[in-house]
Amino acid sequence: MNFEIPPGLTDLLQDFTVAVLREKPDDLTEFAANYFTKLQEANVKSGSKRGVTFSEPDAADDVDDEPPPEIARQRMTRRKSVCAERYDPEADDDSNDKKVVFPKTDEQRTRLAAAVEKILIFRALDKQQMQEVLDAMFEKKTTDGDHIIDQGDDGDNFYVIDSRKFDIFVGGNKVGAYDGAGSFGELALMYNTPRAATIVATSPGAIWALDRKSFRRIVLKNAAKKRKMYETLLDGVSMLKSLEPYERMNLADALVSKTYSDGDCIIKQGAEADGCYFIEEGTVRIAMTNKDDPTKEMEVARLSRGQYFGELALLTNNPRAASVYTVGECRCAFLDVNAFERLLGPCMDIMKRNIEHYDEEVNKLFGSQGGPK
Ligand code: 1OR
Ligand code: 1OR
Repeated sequence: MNFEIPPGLTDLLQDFTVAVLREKPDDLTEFAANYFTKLQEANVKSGSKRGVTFSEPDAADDVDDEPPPEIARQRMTRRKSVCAERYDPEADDDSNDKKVVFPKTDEQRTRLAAAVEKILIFRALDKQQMQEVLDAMFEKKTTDGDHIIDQGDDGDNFYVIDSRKFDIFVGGNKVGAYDGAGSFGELALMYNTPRAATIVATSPGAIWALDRKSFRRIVLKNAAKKRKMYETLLDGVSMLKSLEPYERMNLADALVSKTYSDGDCIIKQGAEADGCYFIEEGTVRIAMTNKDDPTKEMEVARLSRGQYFGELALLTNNPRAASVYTVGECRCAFLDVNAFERLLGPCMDIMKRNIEHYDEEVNKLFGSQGGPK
């Protein structure tokens, strides 16, 4: 069944979710009632139809919008320093900004290059922007037990991990850990919000930092655009429902759009797998060859927007089970195998349940011994 997601719904629910994570209310229903009442009051007052400034990364917009009341309160108490520092990515003119350059030794450069290679949020950058980021990053020494970030604080830097370990706490509870790779600290800088989590070093060493201004000038625009672009698509994929909104944002960072013409072969049956695909626009058909006659292909399914394919080989470590062709023009968001394993852990059970159904269909279509090649 196809559902149309009304404009603003995703932002509205995301803001609400973030507010819940921040406030940790005992009574969720009561909190929701108050939240939406206040939001409506604030909107009536300001004449705005939206209540989404909290997660709106494009600061060109949020100049005019009032945040929901409890967020306004947080901003008043915590964000004085940043409110004055409005940023308009569209009007951004790099030539007027001072480029920050921290000189680095060869050894530091090598280490930094290795650390940034897998940083998903940097995938939105071109080569020159990436170079600017590398220049602007500086190394911070950390000791075991150091709080790199404290929940509720203002955002100062974005951090890239250089082989050290860190624990993640939300509301005093450990919710996860970084094991020697990855990045954190982008949320407060992107959305002008207080820090959403506390990050504590669990081993001594160093970490790479990128100051707030450089992050917003170089990284924010492209990364925020990308998160926004994939937000609606990912919200519509039912298999991803078990992901936290924060995890879906990381997934958006990792995706790469690919466009195809009519009849293109996206996946060839029997080939090695390098990733999976979410359909953004258009239709694909899935075709399989029969063991008895490998020259004959049989269409077994058609998929369209919001559906995914190419996960089977990644889950089973087998070659591609079928070929996938476009029907008309098509655009897909590609997720490489490394990011698939790193980001879709919480969805593995659902995907595995879904692939059991493939086997049943194979038996129906090809008979238990005929089977596809
Ligand atoms: P920040 O600038 O808010 C804390 O500072 C950082 O912790 C945050 O950016 C993220 O980069 C990082 N929810 C929110 N922030 C998280 C989370 C997280 N994990 C890491 N950060 N959750 C954990 C998901 C496994 C959701 C908890 C409910
Ligand atoms: P993959 O990585 O093996 C081909 O590459 C993809 O086609 C596969 O992942 C699935 O995502 C997708 N049987 C096998 N693969 C299918 C099927 C399917 N449908 C889509 N794919 N069947 C259709 C079930 C309705 C069973 C056919 C007999």
